[in-house]
Amino acid sequence: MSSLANIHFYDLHPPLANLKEEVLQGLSTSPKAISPKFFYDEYGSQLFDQITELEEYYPTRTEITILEEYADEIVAFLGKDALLIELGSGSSQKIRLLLDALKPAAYMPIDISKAHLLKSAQTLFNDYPHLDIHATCADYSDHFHLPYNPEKVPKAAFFPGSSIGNFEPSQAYAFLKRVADFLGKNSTLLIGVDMKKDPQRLNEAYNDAKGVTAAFNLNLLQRINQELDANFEMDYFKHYAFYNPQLGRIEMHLMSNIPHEVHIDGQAFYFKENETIHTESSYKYTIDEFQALAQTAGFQAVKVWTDKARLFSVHCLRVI
Ligand code: AVI
Repeated sequence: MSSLANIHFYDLHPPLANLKEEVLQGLSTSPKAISPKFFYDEYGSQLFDQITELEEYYPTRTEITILEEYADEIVAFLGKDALLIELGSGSSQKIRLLLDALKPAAYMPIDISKAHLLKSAQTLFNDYPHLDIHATCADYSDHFHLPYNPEKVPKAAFFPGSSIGNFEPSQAYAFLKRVADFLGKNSTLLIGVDMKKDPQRLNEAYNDAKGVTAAFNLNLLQRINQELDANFEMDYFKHYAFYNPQLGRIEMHLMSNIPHEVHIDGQAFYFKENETIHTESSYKYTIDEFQALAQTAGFQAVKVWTDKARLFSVHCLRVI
């Protein structure tokens, strides 16, 4: 416990120019694509929180079950008194399952959504007033430095939710390598990974009956209209998501219903009927596939936990 416990905030958020540059570039390629990291404006983050509570969306619920069931073992692997870094902390809910037993020296939630990060850090601090929180707004998918890096304090990282699945495998490799680098030798990474399974189950998880995932996907266009000078018509696009078994991934797209033109920042983009913008991939891994990937990136697979139905896996990896 530190008498200096407080909330510190570090803003490493990329400038708005990144959104513009990446959107203009992504819509100029064929097939058109926009990075899923842009889903998470304030409303997008709220919609994602709603997704995690949907009947069809099993990953969040299942990961929590695993963390609850194996909390003692997990804490033993992570070690106490570390700087606990959470990548993509969102609403900082899952970390609560480990905090009491872990007693970290400090907690560093890292998230791309500033408003969401600040709100969650404040809520957590209200419940854990002795926890020193270093809230960092950053795009962790890109190169970034740890803004708080006390010497001689061991580090442990937590990357829940299978967000690793939203990277292309080559990006996942590069990301894991960067994490291994900033954690340092013998540090631990606890990472949640969604598993390959019956495609029907996967298709349902990304095509929920209430249409929340569709709203989450379409909000990307709304965000671009609001933040860039753009005129996407929501009614001209529909949510389109399916499991691609050859590539072992869910693909999410926004499909144009009719041929039409969209203007962004003075540039025109033409959409054919049924043409799509690829907005997200969500790769699913067997345990062996993921451990092999982690090993090439500089980690040793220490332990893996799954639920009974083997829907989801939580891996403990050590930097070698
Ligand atoms: C954040 N990420 C792990 C989610 C996923 O399942 O790939 C994002 C998501 N997209 C649609 N539903 C959830």
